[in-house]
Amino acid sequence: MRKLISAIIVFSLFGSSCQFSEEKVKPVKTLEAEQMLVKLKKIPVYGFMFGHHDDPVYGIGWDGDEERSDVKSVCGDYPAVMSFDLGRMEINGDKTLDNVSLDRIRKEVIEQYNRGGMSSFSWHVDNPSTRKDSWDVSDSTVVKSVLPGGNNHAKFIGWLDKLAEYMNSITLEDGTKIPVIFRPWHEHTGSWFWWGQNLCSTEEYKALWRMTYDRLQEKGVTQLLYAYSPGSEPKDSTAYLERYPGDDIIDLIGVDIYQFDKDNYVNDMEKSLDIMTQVSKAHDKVMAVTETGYEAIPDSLWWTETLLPIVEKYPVSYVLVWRNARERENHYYAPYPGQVSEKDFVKFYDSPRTLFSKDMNNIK
Ligand code: BMA
Repeated sequence: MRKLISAIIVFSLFGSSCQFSEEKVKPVKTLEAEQMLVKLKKIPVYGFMFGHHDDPVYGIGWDGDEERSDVKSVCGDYPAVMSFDLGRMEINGDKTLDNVSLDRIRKEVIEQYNRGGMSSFSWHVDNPSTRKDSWDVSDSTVVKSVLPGGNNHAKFIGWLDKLAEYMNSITLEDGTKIPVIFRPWHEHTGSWFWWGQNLCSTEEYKALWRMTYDRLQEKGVTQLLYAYSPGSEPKDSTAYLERYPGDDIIDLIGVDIYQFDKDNYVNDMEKSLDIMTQVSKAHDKVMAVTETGYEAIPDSLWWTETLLPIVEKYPVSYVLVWRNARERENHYYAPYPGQVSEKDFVKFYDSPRTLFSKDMNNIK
């Protein structure tokens, strides 16, 4: 009782500041974004969604065709999640670093939403200091330079505003903004991007996230769910959360892991998914394998003998494989007709645990 009385006194004395801090911690999201989050949280009851990067815009031996997808050509269905990268949109304005038109991506995100599926954006944004790409790690002061007071701050805010304008242009005819997952500043536990582990301090990395979030919110981009996706480096939940921007920003926790060697892949996946299961419970966040795959899938049984047995043990909402590049030989992660793992992928598709586009409307 004493506690209750003092709480009442404290609340009436500092009522307005309490309200302020509550407003600050409570993320503002559109109804559609909230509904998507609810759906993502429910998914593990049914299984996990399959995702593919740049799925409907190009594939092996084709580029830009309509209503085509290597995944659909193999199993007759689109992935439940599609991801796209917005890298270099801040410079080019009309196409991405992988030469995909932004108008086309907008159209595909709308169609994917209308099918009951989901989309995610990553952002391999250029290095604002050197004007080279995201992988330019020649300078370890770049993150600092985009933060308030830094000499690239104004330029970078301009880039965020372009991103905001694009996100806000992805709408239904009635103006409803399509909710999407946004996954910037990914794989930061490695040091191959200008925002990576050895390229900035923990405070700078977190400030980069908060500045990104705040600016997008200010620009009315309230339809996003935010994903945090380290690489496989963290050894425990403390390391996983070292640069975590905060529960008020993040909706989904992920990991990016690729197979080079089977044993290492299985170990890294299990270690990361164990950590993420703990973090996801403690912080009430959705979890996903935000990027994975085995380049050129040389193992004909990879889908049902490696990927499925690992993932089905965890409460994962989706697993997304990277792109089927049409311009880089052997840089593909989903099967296409005639590829050695084609039959096994159909078996993976038929598993009751995997969810593709046609399954999405059954999830209530
Ligand atoms: C990388 C590679 C690159 C590509 C980049 C952004 O993993 O696929 O070729 O430009 O992702 O999509």
